[in-house]
Amino acid sequence: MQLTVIVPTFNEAPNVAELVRRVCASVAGIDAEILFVDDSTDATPAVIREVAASAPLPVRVIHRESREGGLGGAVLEGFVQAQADICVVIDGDLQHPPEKIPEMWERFGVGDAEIVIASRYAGGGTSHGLADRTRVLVSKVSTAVTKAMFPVRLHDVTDPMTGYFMIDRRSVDYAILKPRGFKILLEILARRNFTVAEVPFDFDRRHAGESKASLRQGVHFLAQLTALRFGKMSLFAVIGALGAVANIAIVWALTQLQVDYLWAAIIAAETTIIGNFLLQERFVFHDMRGEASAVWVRFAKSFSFNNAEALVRIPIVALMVESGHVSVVIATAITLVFAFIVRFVFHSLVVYAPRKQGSPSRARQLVDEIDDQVMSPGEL
Ligand SMILES: Nc1nc2c(ncn2[C@@H]2O[C@H](COP(=O)(O)OP(=O)(O)OP(=O)(O)O)[C@@H](O)[C@H]2O)c(=O)[nH]1
Ligand SMILES: [Mg+2]
Repeated sequence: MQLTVIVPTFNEAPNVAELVRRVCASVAGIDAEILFVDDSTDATPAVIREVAASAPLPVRVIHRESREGGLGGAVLEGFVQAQADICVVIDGDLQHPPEKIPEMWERFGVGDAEIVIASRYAGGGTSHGLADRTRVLVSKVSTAVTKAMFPVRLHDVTDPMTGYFMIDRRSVDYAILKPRGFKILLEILARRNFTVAEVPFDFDRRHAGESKASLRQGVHFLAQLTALRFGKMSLFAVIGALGAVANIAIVWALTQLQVDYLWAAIIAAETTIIGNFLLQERFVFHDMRGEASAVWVRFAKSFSFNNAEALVRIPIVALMVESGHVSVVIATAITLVFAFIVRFVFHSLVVYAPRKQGSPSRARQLVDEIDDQVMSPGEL
């Protein structure tokens, strides 16, 4: 067996026959099986068995009563039970066109990528199948936030939230994966550095049946993301909060010394912006400094961003208070939370972005060469 097609299903009865037909038609020439990991409460498993009887490929179904780990848990179960080591995971509602499998198989066969991802956002891919504008926005924003949280690991990935990907299951360390939510690919990618290749695809409309996406899933996803990346973002938040306290203390101290209120506010703001930058350099982004631009460039970006942010935020607070019957405290709190997220995204993606991969300077090459020599094992 060369390939196992893993299909997690939850109440997808009306899609099974069509999915099996299209998968079988697509993988001609590959020795493959289809493995459904099903958590349904409807007739899906019975329908799968019926379709399996006349399918040209082996079709199996594992029905789980526990629904442990949800969609992510189902995919892991699929990896464990698969006949082949190379597995492709695909949705059961035909939003992922099975006709892409041969292209992914071929790309995987090149051998330079540990994961081949079918991406809605790589050149040529589309996400037409997302139900409405809100879903499109949610998808884009959550992808951007996710990438910002893992700027190094997800550097080459345009669609970390896709459920359509091919992997050799031996490269997945089940022991450390704790599938909390429905984004198992993200969970896998966040754990260590994988080499990734992408093929673009058109995300289709659901063939039949009901969407399982819900607000609850959204909350789940946020929890998953926070859990995966709690360290960095929480430290960022703690430093931001310290900065806010310092800001107030400085204003208070300066006004006590008869400094004009406006000057006190400006001095306090600039001091805390610089202080925050130094603390973030030291504690939050220390692992990314090496590949980022020079320190003064980082400082210039961070400093301009924070000043621009304050300039934009204060009039918005004023506008909210004057037109929206919102209290100053609530308006400030809302804008601060929003600003915090934007600030984090900006710092992760822009301030600490890895330098463009140009050819390194001659001096740098020399140092690297010497370094290589020093590190290489002795010949004796
Ligand atoms: N085994 C299992 N499969 C699930 C579970 N939740 C969702 N799925 C399946 O995972 C795939 C993706 O889920 P979808 O409900 O299509 O999620 P989506 O594509 O984000 O949203 P819609 O297509 O709008 O519903 C489908 O094949 C579902 O049947 C679950 O808890 N267990
Ligand atoms: Mg779907």
